[in-house]
Amino acid sequence: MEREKLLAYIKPRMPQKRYDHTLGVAETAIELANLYGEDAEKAEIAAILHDLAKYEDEEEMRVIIRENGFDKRLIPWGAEILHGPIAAYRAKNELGIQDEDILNAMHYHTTGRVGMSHLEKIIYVADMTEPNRNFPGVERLREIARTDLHAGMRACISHNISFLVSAEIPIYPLSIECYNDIIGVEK
Ligand code: DGI
Ligand code: FE
Ligand code: FE
Repeated sequence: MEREKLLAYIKPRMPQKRYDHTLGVAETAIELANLYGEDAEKAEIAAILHDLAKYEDEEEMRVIIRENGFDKRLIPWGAEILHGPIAAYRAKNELGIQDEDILNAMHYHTTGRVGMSHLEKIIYVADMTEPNRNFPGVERLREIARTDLHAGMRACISHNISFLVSAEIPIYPLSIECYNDIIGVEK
């Protein structure tokens, strides 16, 4: 599907700042895809659509979660966690996107999960390191991401888990499972 059509779909759904963030994620995701020999077109589609549901009504999102066989663990969580799964749902049902890897990259872009594909890691890392991000430590994450995709994912999920703990924010189970999967759990 063409870039312009996807951009026209997301533009009215978000403020300008989020739109600029989205263009940054697309640029970074394409760059990482080319760097690691992944499909840059798929990366661009997933990136453009990843935050399309960010400003939707939380209760409406919850109705969709309840009625469409999503993981029940999502129900008590807010828009910060729900917007990924809902973005994937809309991309599939309203835009006809069928590629499971693109849909998964959108679905899991906030939390990560166990056994992430290369495309899923690219979107997760691009979301955190796109040019408009300016939190302390982002430059280090950018450097690692351009050296080794898995190491970039490891640095990004570790950074997020550390941030969530330091701010005493509850951590969604998939985020912890992802962290353990990437770091490696002793058997
Ligand atoms: O949508 P973005 O702002 O581009 O980024 P995002 O989808 O990665 O994250 C959205 C927010 O969700 C961000 O403030 C961090 C937060 N977040 C990420 N993982 C978790 C989380 N919040 C909670 N409560 N638990 C998590 O595991
Ligand atoms: Fe997001
Ligand atoms: Fe984002």
